[in-house]
Amino acid sequence: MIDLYFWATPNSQKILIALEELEIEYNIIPINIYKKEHMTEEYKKINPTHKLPAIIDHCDKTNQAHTLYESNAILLYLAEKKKKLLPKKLEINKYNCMKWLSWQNAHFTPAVKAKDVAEIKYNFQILEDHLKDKRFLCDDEYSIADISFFPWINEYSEFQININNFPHTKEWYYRIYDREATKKAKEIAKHFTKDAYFSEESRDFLMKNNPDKNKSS
Ligand SMILES: N[C@@H](CCC(=O)N[C@@H](CS)C(=O)NCC(=O)O)C(=O)O
Repeated sequence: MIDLYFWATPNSQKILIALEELEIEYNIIPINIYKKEHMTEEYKKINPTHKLPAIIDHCDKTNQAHTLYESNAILLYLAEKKKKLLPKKLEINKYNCMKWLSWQNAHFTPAVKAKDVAEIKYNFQILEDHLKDKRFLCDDEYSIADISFFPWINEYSEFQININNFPHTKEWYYRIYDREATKKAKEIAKHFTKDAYFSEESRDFLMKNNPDKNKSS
């Protein structure tokens, strides 16, 4: 069982999508960033950077609880655990997958989001050029590389980018959007937003899924 320290931020949503895709059992521990729960001493013990997401795997190979943060490291960990979502066809594709994970983490971030829109457009064009003749970032194999970008595309499209100007990226985005695991993750994530947190439906969801944590919040 994996504990996922979660709020519906782009980096956290990656992990929810991967857990659903990999059919790994998990338990969500809500960390409400609007209540600054990620800044507490208690959370610092799990993630000293005070960022989301983080996981604790309670049954890794050594039978010891294993704590991990940095979303793309978590994606790799989960993919290797289930031997899925990593390109299999060619060994070099594994490194291509790592390349995209690195590039995503460097250029699609909260800091870049706050910057000049020209940089974001420049990065979208790089994706667009790459995707013009491919179904997924690593050719035709859906992988954690695609998952690492997906929530960020959504994030930018809401604010700075008109996705219609990037037709190949748009098609690729909907290829991921239409997957059952993505739909399920999006349904769950909607209970972990500023507006949803106080709705009756989300309170019921949180109580049902994590009664101990939600009694005190
Ligand atoms: N490189 C880190 C970045 C984590 C990160 O910046 N998370 C954001 C949410 S997307 C966060 O925790 N923001 C809260 C804050 O900075 O106060 C990762 O990939 O996990």
